[in-house]
Amino acid sequence: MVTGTVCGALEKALFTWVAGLPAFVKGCRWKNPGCRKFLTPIPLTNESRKLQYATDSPKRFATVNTSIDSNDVLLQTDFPQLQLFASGKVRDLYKVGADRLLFVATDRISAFDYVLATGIPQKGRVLTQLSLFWFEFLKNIVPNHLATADVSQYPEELQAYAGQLRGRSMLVVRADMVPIECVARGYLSGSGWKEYKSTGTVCGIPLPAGLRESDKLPEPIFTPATKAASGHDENISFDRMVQLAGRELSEQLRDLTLRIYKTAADYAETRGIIIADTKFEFGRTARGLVLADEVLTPDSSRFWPKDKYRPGGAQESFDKQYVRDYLESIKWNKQPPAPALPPEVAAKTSEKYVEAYTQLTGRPLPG
Ligand code: Q0T
Repeated sequence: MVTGTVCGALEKALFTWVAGLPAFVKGCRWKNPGCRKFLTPIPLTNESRKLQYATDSPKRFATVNTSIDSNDVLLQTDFPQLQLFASGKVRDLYKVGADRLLFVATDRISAFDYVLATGIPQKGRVLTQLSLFWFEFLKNIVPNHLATADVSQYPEELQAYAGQLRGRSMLVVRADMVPIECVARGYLSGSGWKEYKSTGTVCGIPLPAGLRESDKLPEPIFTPATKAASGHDENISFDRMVQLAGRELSEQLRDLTLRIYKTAADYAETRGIIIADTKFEFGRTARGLVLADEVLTPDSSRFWPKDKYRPGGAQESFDKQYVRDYLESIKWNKQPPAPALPPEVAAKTSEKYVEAYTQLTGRPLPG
């Protein structure tokens, strides 16, 4: 993993707030030159252009076919009637009324910190359907922000976009987000491995000597992080989290994070997938603390195929290996503009995302 981040290799949703943040935070991403890479506009391919015209301008393009095929790749959402709330490398959030948000997973993919020019067919549906699977699987441990993912139950104002939304979106309850990334790690990888090599600790937590890269930890650990101004995550100690969020909440989130991770990772292992680490986000609603964001997807976690697990070095990524191999093969300098992917690389990557869903759930991807 190449990024200069502290907690960095975990796939983070780096998002630009559009509303609801104090003024001092607003704009800092835009001023920081180190952040420019997140602002690279995603070029509109013919495919996405077609999609936008076909779906979003029914009045001006009254004669075009507005039906959306579930095989269409969605690179950008464009819902002119809705107010954008936040937008990340992969996900877009829109305001719906006073207390709901529309959470949309696009087919965008990032690698080496950049969103690529090519979308991955089915990726948004896999992210959404996997999150829904885990919300259901975990609901007795932790309540979540899901209102409904049944598009026919969405408010009237969203029905015009039903074709784009089906399978890849959720209506969620708007929460007061806790500004801490709650990370659980069961294996030594990425920034954790880097820190361990130099200090014998991960996020300040001492670990036994002699561990190798990708080794399983004696016990999963909680390694919180905050979103730094650079857009990258910055690992913090538990004591620092207590200063920021208070002791009671911090202990509650730590215990919840570890419980959720252990429950999910134990299950995933029975399905042949190692969840090496993962990130959760929590929010407060009228009903109390809820698990928010996307959960236990390949974008928020490291998934490793169990049958190929070989501690003592870096592991292949379940989902992004073809993409990384391709980008290394063309010797991309990892500066914008991010390249496009050959169709066969996108297709094989799509298969890996779908495989992650079917392998974990034992069910075909719905739709
Ligand atoms: C949020 C209020 O996923 C994020 O951004 C991607 C575009 C991070 N994020 C989450 C929120 C949520 C959620 N999830 C919620 N239920 N209520 N805010 C904002 N950013």
